Amino acid sequence: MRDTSHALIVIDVQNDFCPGGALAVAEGDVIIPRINALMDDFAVKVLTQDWHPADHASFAANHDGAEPFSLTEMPYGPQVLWPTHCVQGTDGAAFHKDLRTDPADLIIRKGFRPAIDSYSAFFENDHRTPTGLEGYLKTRGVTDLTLVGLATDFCVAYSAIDAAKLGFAVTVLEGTCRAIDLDGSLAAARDNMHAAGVRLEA
Ligand code: VGL
Ligand code: ZN
Repeated sequence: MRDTSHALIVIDVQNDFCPGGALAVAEGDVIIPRINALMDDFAVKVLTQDWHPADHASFAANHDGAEPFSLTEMPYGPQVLWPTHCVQGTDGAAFHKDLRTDPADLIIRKGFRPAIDSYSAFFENDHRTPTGLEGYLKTRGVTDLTLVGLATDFCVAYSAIDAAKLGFAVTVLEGTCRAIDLDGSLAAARDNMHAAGVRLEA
């Protein structure tokens, strides 16, 4: 067991990101037994949950004529328009039934503001509006983070890069993540994580 300076952050292991879900990530469910086992190795465990209102601006369905997976410009920068996913209170937004949730110290929800998406567990996509997770971890004395979950190239990468910028020592266990990989997004995310000083481990 690692000491209380080291937290496991489990990103978005929800039905909509698993096979059969609205924004399914290939093999998204394969990582769940590994995540469940890892929970026993960490004193501090946080789960994140993508949690959108039905009128969320990241949904293609809320933009006239827009195709899912197309790109648009938001006031805060470019934004992929996604299939409707992880709508608050729906089965798609629930954690996968096989994920252990009882050991979690904190479940943090993100993406609940209708006008702005939030890939990162630390900041919304404007890179300024905090979720509060930084304060939670720092006031508990956490300095090191291990990230796992879905999806490698979006919520995991954005969270890892923000965490590194905030001064945490960050490791992403790539074998315990799965990617969406949209137009080279996985390669770009890996480069960006490297550049930010994130350690990528198998
Ligand atoms: C995610 C796209 C949209 C993720 C969340 O969890 O990686 N990706 N919302
Ligand atoms: Zn989302």
